[in-house]
Amino acid sequence: MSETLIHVASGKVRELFTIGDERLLLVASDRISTFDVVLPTEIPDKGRVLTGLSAFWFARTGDVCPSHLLELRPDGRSTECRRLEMLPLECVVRGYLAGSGWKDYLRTGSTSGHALPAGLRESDRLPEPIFTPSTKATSGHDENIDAAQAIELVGRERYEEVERTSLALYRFASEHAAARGILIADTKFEFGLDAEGRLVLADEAFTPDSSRFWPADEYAPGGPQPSFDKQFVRDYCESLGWDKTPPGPELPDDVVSGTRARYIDAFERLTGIAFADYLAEPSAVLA
Ligand code: Q0N
Repeated sequence: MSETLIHVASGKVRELFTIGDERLLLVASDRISTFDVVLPTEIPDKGRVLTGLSAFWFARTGDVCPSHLLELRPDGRSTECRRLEMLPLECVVRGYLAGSGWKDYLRTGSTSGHALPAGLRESDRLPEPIFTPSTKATSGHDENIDAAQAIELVGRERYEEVERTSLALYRFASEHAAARGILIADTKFEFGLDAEGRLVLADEAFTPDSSRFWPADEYAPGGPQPSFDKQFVRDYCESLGWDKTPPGPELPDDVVSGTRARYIDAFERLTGIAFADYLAEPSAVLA
């Protein structure tokens, strides 16, 4: 029996449909964004790489926190998920000083209320991973908030639970990834609650779109690090002198194929599974 899909949300690169009252279908496209602009050229199989990676992690982090994943579809780019009551918080963990964490540190010596040692350089590893939640700002960009503001949004007990859970997820995945040559500089989770009020990991997890992946063998703190996946795209866009407002430029074939190869390399390193095997049988990542 087929069921009616109702389109409920479009992210920049993903679509969300409802299936009845209790399930969602999450579909990852091959669209790519850079400097917050979706480009007109797609990266073939990017959606499958991200879907496969998320499913790989969900299958391995169930002891830390249950996930919303119910089923990985045979197309390798769509998943059926439990429909949850989402928490109004982006749960960010940082193990290294990059992006908005670095900018906050430069200005104030701390980030999201975490006092940090003096003299850190851009991209330095932090003494301990830190939890730096943000809110989904209605006007596009996420806004970093401190613990007191996050507690106002979800309550103290729930805050402590998402902090503890986020740090445990980050420790698990960053140790796994580092052993395979990839540093997870930072990562973002979204959580929801099931009908019984239990915390459930939702959205995507430990993908290049939700995390900063750095190749460990090129790690050189003291400046920005090359992005594992999007560096060719960024470098090409910079070379054009594009002003980073829509519409974005078309990508030439060599930038597309180089970028596709980087996504597949990240997938294969992290999962230990040949990407061709994933295409033939997506459930290989769940074993
Ligand atoms: C949900 N978003 C924000 C897809 C991701 N399991 C869930 N239950 C209820 N709602 C959501 C999920 C999930 N995941 C998450 N919106 C709804 C992120 N979206 C943006 C569009 O693409």
